[in-house]
Amino acid sequence: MKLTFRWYGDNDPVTLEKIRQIPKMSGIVSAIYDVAPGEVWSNESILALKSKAEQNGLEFEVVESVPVPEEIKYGGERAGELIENYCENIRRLGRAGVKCVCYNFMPVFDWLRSELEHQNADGSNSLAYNELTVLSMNPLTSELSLPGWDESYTKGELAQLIEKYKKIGKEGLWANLTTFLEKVIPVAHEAGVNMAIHPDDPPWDIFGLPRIITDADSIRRFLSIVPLEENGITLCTGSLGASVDNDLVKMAGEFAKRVHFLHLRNILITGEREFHEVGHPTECGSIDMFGIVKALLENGFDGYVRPDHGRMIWGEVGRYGYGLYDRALGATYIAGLFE
Ligand code: DNO
Repeated sequence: MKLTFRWYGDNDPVTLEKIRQIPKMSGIVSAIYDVAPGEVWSNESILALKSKAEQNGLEFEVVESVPVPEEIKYGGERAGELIENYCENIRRLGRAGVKCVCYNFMPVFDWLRSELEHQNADGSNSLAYNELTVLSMNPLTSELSLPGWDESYTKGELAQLIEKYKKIGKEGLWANLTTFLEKVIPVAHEAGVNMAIHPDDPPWDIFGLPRIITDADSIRRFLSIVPLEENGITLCTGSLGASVDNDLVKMAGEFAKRVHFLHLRNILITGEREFHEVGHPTECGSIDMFGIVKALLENGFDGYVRPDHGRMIWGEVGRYGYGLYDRALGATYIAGLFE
């Protein structure tokens, strides 16, 4: 296993100098952020990112994410051409030494929370989700926005986009994912890159949009579409763990060899479809972090790991979920678990 840390580039207040001081840190997880989804990343920018990491004694072997443009997901006219661009990115990343690429297939919205600064009893704050609050929001009328979201749509464009997904439904989304995988995975195989789809967060439909990577059955279906090892998953404990129906220890054991990337974080479930993010250790929340890591290791996991969202502690302000302190605590906890 290799311990890694997400880095958002030169504008990230958490600098590479700080990241490299976390014990056992092998490398960064990053991406080219100034290019629109669907475009080809320049070799220069990929190599510049790699050399920045290396100048700080860190590897650059994991990309999160190469975003999948909406048109691929809903199957628009330019889908074929955009998949070609996607393949070219995978080839370029493979040549630059990248070994693992994380992506997701969530329509329109990436991860969703209803609260960004949920106050915890210990004075820290963290991200929270409450289904009732979410159901009362309407993305077409409210000024709703989250750090994970693409802000470039007008309300009109958003409405059209949401309509397109409603029309194709879950099976349409599966069909478009199949087309994508059948083109991309053979290229990844050639390029020596493991593809790791990120599960939907939270793992259920939102705003009437279909979400399909949500549980053991859907992951089984996903893995069988292209049975090559390069077609794998990101096991994100906080995402899949939000559903009480998911037995993560069992899933970790079953899928261990196809888990290329592990996002470890803990959440405390406080009601039906209601949770907030907590410190990483098992005792802090509802997820059996120890059991998951044990099941993975006993079943042949050998991938990249990163601490996922942290709380904001010690007065830190910064990118929600992605401050330094609590993620660094998480990293040392994870290093301990694996040891
Ligand atoms: C949130 C992240 C996600 C993830 C993407 C992967 O913090 O886990 O935004 O990077 O879904 O494509």
